[in-house]
Amino acid sequence: MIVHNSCRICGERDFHQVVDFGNQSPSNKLTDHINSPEWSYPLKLYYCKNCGLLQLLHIVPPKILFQEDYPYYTGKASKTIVKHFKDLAKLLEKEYNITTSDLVVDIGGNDGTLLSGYTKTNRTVNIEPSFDQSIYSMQVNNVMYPINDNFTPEVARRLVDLYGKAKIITATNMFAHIDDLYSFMAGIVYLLKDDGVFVIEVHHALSIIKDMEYDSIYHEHMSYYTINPLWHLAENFGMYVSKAEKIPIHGGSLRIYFKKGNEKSWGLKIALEETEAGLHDVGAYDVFCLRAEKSRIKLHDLLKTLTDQGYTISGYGCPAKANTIINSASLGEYIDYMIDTTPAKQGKYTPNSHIPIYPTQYFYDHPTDYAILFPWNYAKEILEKEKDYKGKFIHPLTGEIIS
Ligand code: DWN
Repeated sequence: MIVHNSCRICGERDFHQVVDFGNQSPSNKLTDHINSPEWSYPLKLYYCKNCGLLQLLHIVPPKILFQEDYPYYTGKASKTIVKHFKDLAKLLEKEYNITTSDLVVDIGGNDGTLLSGYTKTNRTVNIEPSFDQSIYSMQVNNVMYPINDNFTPEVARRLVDLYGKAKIITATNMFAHIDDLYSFMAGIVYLLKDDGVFVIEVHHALSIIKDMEYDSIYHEHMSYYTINPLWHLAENFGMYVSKAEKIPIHGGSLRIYFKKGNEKSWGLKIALEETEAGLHDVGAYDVFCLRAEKSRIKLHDLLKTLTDQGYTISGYGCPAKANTIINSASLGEYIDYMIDTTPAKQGKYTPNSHIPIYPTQYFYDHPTDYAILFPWNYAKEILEKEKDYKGKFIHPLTGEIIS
């Protein structure tokens, strides 16, 4: 494990500890057996008082987090996310006039869902450290060049030698997975055409703090972004933020467009919202920590009461974020089983709590009185799909019973 003592964007060492969830196994480190060996690591969130970046300082090596047996497949996660990425590919193609000769690169492109949305070019590159997802992106989503590796300046150099520079580079929900941002951005600057655009999507720290989405805090997410640190990072690499948007995916995210040049960065409206929400004041993070504690206690007590009364409880969906809740609120003993649509998760057990994970059919064959809606970010899609469910869903953050 790597332990940093300085901010990964500004380099300062003036931190405020926001929350400490104790030692946990990585959220996507599902086990094959109930007593498989496991390794747990500190899960602590810090706020940099200089540039405002929320970040983990205790870093689990990426080869442990992402390379072997990474169980997340974008295309199996939800219809919502598949549509989101197909729409993004169409939007970028149109906005940046992509033609057949343009190279488009998705870093951490998982199973190639986003790249499969491009229709104007088939010169698509998926830089994906997880082997199975990398192969899947080529075989199923027709990615032209699957690169089974992490993105580094060396990989950038190899790509330019082989295929030339990229018109569009995307890094959606993996930019938060990057520990060494400076090496990563050096690779971006080298790989990106001078008139190209680098687009990231990251969970917005404003949503996390305001809507108390403490479950998004886990080892894969090394940073949690507001706009200011991203302006700072762009400037350090001769880039600027040409567009900044708030988007609803994953409970509230930022979509940020970086371009080469020294024009004034955009996103002032978002920066003002963040300031008004108190995100430059450590007090906001102390309040967040207390609210998260209250939420965990409320959910724990609700599940204990229900099981004491003889009711049965399952977990509907096993997103990575479920395990932050289960482990930090000690819920394992109250949940009979989890289900998940992702084949790579079925037949496995949740980390630390060792709850079995079954295919969705098990939920129909063995219905429980209550089901915790861990992928609450897809509530609309799930509630529509499960309108015949006779039991009641529970929102894991609010403890609200959704009947
Ligand atoms: O940043 C990340 C996000 C984007 O994806 C990665 N670090 C890992 C992963 O996080 P996550 O697992 O929290 O993502 P999702 O997309 O919220 O995961 C949804 C999970 O719920 C999937 O495992 C599929 C499952 N699911 C289900 O079982 N039945 C989802 C739906 C909609 C369903 O009906």
